[in-house]
Amino acid sequence: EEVEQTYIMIKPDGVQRGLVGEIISRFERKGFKLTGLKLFQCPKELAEEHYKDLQSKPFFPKLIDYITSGPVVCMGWEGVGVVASARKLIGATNPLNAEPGTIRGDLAVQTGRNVVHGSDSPDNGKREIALWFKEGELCAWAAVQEPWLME
Ligand code: DAT
Ligand code: MG
Repeated sequence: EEVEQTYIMIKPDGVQRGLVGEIISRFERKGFKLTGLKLFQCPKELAEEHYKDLQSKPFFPKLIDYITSGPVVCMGWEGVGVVASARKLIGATNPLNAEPGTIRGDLAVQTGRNVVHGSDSPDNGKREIALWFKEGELCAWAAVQEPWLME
């Protein structure tokens, strides 16, 4: 497996509902490495760029309103297979279809309030981290637990 980067974002409902610590701890406990973290009020243009592939969908305007409706928590996470693994930890897009044990399965009920975003490919992971973070906001660091996570 390859070391990858993924962009994880706690959406405004997750922040408003006091789920920031709960959500961060799930990625932390799994063994992934945090490379960037900030609370951020997203401008409309950035939300539109982030979700540009969904521009033609009927729900696009509501999605942009939702994402810009309050602060989000932006995170970069690094690890072996982190992109697909984070998607599993997050669960299905519609929280009612998300398995118990996943973030959306445990903490959400509606697609339009599904509390968290995760990149869907390693290329999008890199693209989204570059989109949401400036260069000096990311840290490359060695985690002391690494030899206890990977042989
Ligand atoms: P995911 O966030 O699981 O990667 P996606 O990339 O297909 O899902 O869509 C991005 C977000 O857009 C999703 O988290 C919530 C919203 N969305 C997707 N499909 C929707 C739908 N049918 N109705 C309303 N919102 C939707
Ligand atoms: Mg997506």
